[in-house]
Parts: sequence; structure tokens; C-alpha cells
Amino acid sequence: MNSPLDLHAKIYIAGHRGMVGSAIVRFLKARGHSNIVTRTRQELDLINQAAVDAFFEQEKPAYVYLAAAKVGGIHANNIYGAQFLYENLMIEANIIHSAWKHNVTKLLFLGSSCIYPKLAPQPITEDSLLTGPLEPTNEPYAIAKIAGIKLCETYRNQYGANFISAMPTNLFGPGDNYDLKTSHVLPALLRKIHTAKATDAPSVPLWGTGTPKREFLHVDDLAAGCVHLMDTYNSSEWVNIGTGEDLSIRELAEMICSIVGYEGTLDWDASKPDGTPRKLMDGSRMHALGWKATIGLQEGIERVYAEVQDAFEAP
Ligand code: GFB
Repeated sequence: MNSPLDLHAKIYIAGHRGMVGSAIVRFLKARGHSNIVTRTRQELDLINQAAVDAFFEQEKPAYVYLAAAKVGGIHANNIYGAQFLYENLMIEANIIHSAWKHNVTKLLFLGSSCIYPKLAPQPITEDSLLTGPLEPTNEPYAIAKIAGIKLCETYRNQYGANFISAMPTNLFGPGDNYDLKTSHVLPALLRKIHTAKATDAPSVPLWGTGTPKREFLHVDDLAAGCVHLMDTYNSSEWVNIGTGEDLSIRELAEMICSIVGYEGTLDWDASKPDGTPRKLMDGSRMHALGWKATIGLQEGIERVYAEVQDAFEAP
């Protein structure tokens, strides 16, 4: 049986040590999949075309989740632009080309909500792609992710490859990056506010004005959505995956203060970038396919905080 529901089908998860890849592995294992293939960075350099091709030649996976990427928050995007563009382009091009060459039955590529124009009408529908200028703080990353979508689309159109793309909103969950220079906003706030409480600091330094709005999805919900698309969806149109709700960075900080039990003040540093003012995604297409987020933001943050708080160190 050649179906993503076949529990013995060989599935390659690229990026299995990252937050998204590890959530997909957890989901598939819980469903009973017994033939999951992974490689660490030391075992397979995804930027090396010959190595990636040799891996596909040897393993011949039937299904591929392309969750490997160089990612980071607003500051990392700003300072590592060359790496965000080059590494992501190479990873995508190498895996998608080899997947086609070695007859992968189906591949799912993971993009990002930052592919859409900075001032796209809200909520952002899939057809907003390439209708306006991108947010400058993450343009290199967004261009690499747009290239990935277009690789899936063109390999489908020219060669008939069943390659699909999912566009998740901002994510959080187990396995997130808590390095304050390179992390996304939610893990940064969790760590900063935890540390402020642990050290009895009267205020906590946060970036920007607190007014931009963001939508946050727990990565376990994303994993369920990706597997649902792999099971059921076969079209060149990329699919937004989000919760349908957003809040301001200030509201997020206040929610985290109440979860952590911190009562000091928030000290906004407006010299740091705000990024895009809002990026709430329209999830109608995904909802029509039968998937919805199940983990509320407050519940999700409480779960994550319970998992990580012991690992945080006071400065
Ligand atoms: O998650 P984040 O870094 O990136 O969030 P984006 C940035 C927003 O949070 C800005 C504010 O408005 C920041 O001013 N912020 C406040 C902070 N305090 C902090 C802090 O301590 N750390 C961080 N990181 N932000 C991402 C892209 O954009 O969106 C990724 O960088 C990806 O590439 C993702 O596409 C979906 O949400 O602006």
C-alpha cells in the first residue's frame, strides 16, 4: 500500500531535531508509524547537494516532511541575512530536487507567514503572496521560503511531483530556542520574565513598542495539521496554518507575567525594531480541509513553561 496512512511506509523528516520536525516525529510515532528516517546535521549536511542526493539514493523514502531550516527571531533575521537566504535556499533546492529525482511519492514543505507582504490585508489569504513589498527585517528568509513554495509548485507543474506547501504562523512549543539574541518573541519573553521574577527585578526590558500583533500556534497543533495535509491534500496551492486569533506583543507579555507570577513593570525599548505591524492569517482553506487548532494560547504557554522553567538560569 502506497499511502501516508501506511504505518510501514518510509518517511523522512528533515530537521527532526528542530521544534517543528521533532513535533512531527512525536505525532507520527504516537500514530504508530514504524519506519521514520532521520539524520543529524553531523550525519548529513543538507547544504551539500551530493550528500543529499546520495542519502535519497540510499534510503529512497516514500514521504518527506521538509522541516529543516535556518530560523530565528527578528534580531537573528536582521543580522544573519546571508545565512538565512543561502542556507534555506540550498536546503530546499537540494531536498526537493532529490525527492523528485528519487521518486518520492509526496513531500510537504514548511514555509512561514512572513512570506506575505508587510502590509497585506488582514486576515492574510493565501492569494496575497507576491502582491506587495515584504517586511524588511525578514526579507532574506521570506524570499528563501517563497522559493521553496515555487519549487514545489513548479516541480508539480513540470514533472507531476506531488509536492505541497504549508505556511504556519508564529510557532512555540517544546524544543524552542531560548537564546535571547536569536529567539522568537514568545520564548524570549518567557525567559526574560521568568528571570525578572527570579531576581526580584523591578522591570523587564522588552523590544519595540509592544503594539505589533502576532498569532501563535502550538507546534503540536502544527504537527497534526501537517500530517493531515500529508494524508489528504494534493494541490499546488499552499495552505495557511494558524489559530485565527492574534494579540499584541504587550498583551502577550501581560499574559506571560500572569503565568509566571511577575508583578514588575514592562520596559519597552522603542529603539529595537517592531517588525511587521500585524500578520494574522486567514485559515479558511485549512479549516475547510478539516483541521483546527486545539491548544489555546494560555494553556500552551503554561505547558511550555512547566517544561522549561527549571532549565532557565538566573543571569
Ligand atoms: O518572533 P519575533 O522575533 O519575529 O517577534 P517576527 C518580534 C516582535 O516581538 C517584534 C517584539 O515586534 C519585537 O519588537 N519583541 C519584544 C521581541 N521583545 C522581544 C524579545 O525579547 N525578543 C524578540 N525576538 N522579539 C518572525 C520572523 O518575525 O516571524 C521569522 O523573524 C518567522 O523569520 C516568524 O518568519 C514567523 O514575528 O517579527
